[in-house]
Amino acid sequence: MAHYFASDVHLRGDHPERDRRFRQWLDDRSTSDALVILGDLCDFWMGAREPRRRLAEYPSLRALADFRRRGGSVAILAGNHDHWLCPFYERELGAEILVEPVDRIYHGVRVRMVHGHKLGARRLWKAGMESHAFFRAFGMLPGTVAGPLDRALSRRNERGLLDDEERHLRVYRTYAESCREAADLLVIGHVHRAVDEPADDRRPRMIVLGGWQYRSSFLKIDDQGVSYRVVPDPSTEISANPTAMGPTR
Ligand SMILES: [Mn+2]
Repeated sequence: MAHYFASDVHLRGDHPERDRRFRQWLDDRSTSDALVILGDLCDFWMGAREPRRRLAEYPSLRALADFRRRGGSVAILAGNHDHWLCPFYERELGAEILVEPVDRIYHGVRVRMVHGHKLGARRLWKAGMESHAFFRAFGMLPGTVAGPLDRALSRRNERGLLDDEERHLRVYRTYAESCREAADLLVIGHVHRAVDEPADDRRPRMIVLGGWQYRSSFLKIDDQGVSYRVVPDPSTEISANPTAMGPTR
């Protein structure tokens, strides 16, 4: 049995390439596999603005529900974008909802998992966006207001992205030090850069799964050990640049 981990797919209707890659990735899994999604499977836009019945028809979410129905295991950790979708994931996809921090042992590897937004690096204005009130209000805005607001938030994210990524990674490394006794491997999401830092005498190996905006990335743990893969998407020009990151964390 193999365990697969992915995060920050940020599915949304206006980015069909994410949906396509995620469905292909699911097609490659066998139902004896177990999947863990470490948050932000759906983008805030999808969760807040798509009616639930439309969401249930979304191709890769249907594929995930089908994988589960055929006997595959699916567990999901809430992210800052899709926290409020967890009841939907549980009901419509049959997913098990995990509450972070999650500690599990896979093939003898002690793994600590968190999405990453609660470790202390996020800005206050972003924390405010995670409230149910903001989520509901965003869902009720007319499209002529929500669209420009969404683009303005994306631009704001992209402007300070490098600094923001670095700030998060510093916080992640400090957090990793606190996990040294409990885990051999720390797996985190939220930051969209794909990162794999080896263990040293202060902290365990740290893998940041990375976002699916411009490429696919996932971790596999089976009886062969731990392997981490980043797969470029030739259809997205930015994929040629390994340091390129995705917008809107
Ligand atoms: Mn996130």
